Amino acid sequence: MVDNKSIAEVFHEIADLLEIKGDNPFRIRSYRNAAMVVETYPESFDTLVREGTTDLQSISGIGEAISGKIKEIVASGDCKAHRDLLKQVPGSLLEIMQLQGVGPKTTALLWKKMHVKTVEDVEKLATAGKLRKLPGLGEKSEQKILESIQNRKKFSGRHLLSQAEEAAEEILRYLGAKPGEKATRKSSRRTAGVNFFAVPAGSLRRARETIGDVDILVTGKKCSAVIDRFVKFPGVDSVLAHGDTKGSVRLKTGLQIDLRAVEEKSLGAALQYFTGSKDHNVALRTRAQKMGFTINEYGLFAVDRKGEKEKWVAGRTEEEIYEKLKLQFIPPELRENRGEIEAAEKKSLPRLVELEDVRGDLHMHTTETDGTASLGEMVEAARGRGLQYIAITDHTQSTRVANGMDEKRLEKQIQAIDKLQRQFNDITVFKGTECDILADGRLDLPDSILEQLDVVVVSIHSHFQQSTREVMDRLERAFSNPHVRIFAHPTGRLLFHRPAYAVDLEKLFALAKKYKVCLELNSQPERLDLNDVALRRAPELGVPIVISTDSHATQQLDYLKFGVRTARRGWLEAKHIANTQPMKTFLKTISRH
Ligand code: DGT
Ligand code: CA
Ligand code: CA
Ligand code: ZN
Repeated sequence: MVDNKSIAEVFHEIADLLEIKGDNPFRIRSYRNAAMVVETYPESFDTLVREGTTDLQSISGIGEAISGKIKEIVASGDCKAHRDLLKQVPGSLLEIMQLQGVGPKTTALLWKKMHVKTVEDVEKLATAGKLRKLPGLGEKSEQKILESIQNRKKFSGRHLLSQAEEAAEEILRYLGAKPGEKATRKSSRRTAGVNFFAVPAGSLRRARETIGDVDILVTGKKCSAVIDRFVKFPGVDSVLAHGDTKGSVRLKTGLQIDLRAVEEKSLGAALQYFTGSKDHNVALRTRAQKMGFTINEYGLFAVDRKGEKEKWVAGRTEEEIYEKLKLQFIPPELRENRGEIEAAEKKSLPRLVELEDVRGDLHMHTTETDGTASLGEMVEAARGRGLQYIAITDHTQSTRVANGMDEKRLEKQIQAIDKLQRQFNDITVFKGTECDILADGRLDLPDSILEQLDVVVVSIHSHFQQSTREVMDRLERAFSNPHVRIFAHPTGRLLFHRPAYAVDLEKLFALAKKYKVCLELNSQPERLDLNDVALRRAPELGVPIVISTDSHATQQLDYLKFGVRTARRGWLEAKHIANTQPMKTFLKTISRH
């Protein structure tokens, strides 16, 4: 089974390789376009090809050549054109192209003139001050490239939460287990003649923003058969360990998956242990010892005065372990030893927000700018997900790469939304914008159009190099515009790619409070911005949070789950999040009067 993302990835790589080669721009664009179409297409191409009932060329953006390659990729996992290109252009150049400030032209230049093949080669040249001499580069860009290499190192070996979750779900499906939080009898599935439960643990269960490796636990009879099947998963690149109680593999994506078999009697103890975090476990073990217990992945045991003679006390479920330790059950997202054990002791843990609490999504794009779905399609998709209100927030003119809108185009969109709204009484579509905050803090659209909108979202997409002082002045000027309601992706960081701009979080919260601007928790997996630690300050300082998806395609509306998990990591309850409220209350919360 090849998923759409993998097919799109091949096309992206072909486009990148062609670009480094200096190929025909039209050809390059057709591959980029195909990648985009495949990536956002709602049905699985693998299924379409295998069923053979749909003519792929009837899909807009897919011609004869691309259709042929999709079939080839579905059949073999790769295509000849891709392999041939990799014979001409080293694949390692693709990693160089991912560095900030390095485009295809620079990559080609480095390769052809300086015989550079790897990121390490680039690092050596930059450190020696030899990059700045190349045409089109200078001291500044050399510095930027070095920084980007440092950033990459910091994250190397880790993966986005979304990627790890997708991989884990795919493996659980393959093993025949139902993905889910609770390892209950209901989730047992018959596979290879074995009844078993499987459940993810580790940082994935805690929903950290990046994941080192995925830890899965299985329990049941003859788990060794499950492990035998696990190591044969089609996405496996290499098997790192294969025994009776443990299997460990590295996938082609570089992600490592550990699978451990545990006894049913110890499932709760194992789940608690392998969910971590390590810091949480250390603190919990200290508490257990003070209470006359020892705890490990097999259970909670009572210890006599000499520290010997252990008696099994609990371990079948996590709940009974926390109970015996006189603690409230601690949700996995809180297990970071950031005060959760103390709060659980006092029975004062927050009632964390849940996905079902969220009623609206206040940040999304359409084909009018850089989205892949039309206004109508986005509304339908939001309705289908049970949302009660959404805001359409396309980009504004100064974001040219996203085909941002000027006043005239936005006026047309306002009319289109009014017209569309008449068809629906079960969803409210707010007229909105994601208005750029210009370098000096002015907004990218005049008040005359902003005042016609229901929701003005503002954000920073340029001049990331400003000093803290400049960024904060810029924000204060923007927030002082009375139409501004929500500040999107407040720090601008992109995981693995770009650090935050120089925003001072304490001052940001103060500004948000002063001007009654809500702060966004952006649910895009590479943003998750504000992050867990920053979010925790919001209720303390009385600033409402809005969780939005910033969707650029209909399926991205599902990213809401990552936003909610991150909010939970930030100890947030439904009452701290404006878009858990019914529409009218929500409008009151975000209004500034
Ligand atoms: P990751 O994989 O880096 O994203 O983070 P985790 O938390 O998944 O860490 P991992 O995979 O090394 O280990 C999974 C869990 O196993 C971890 O969260 C807690 C537990 N664990 C691992 N090593 C130790 C240890 O030395 N002591 C204790 N108490 N627990 C450990
Ligand atoms: Ca892990
Ligand atoms: Ca692990
Ligand atoms: Zn956006």
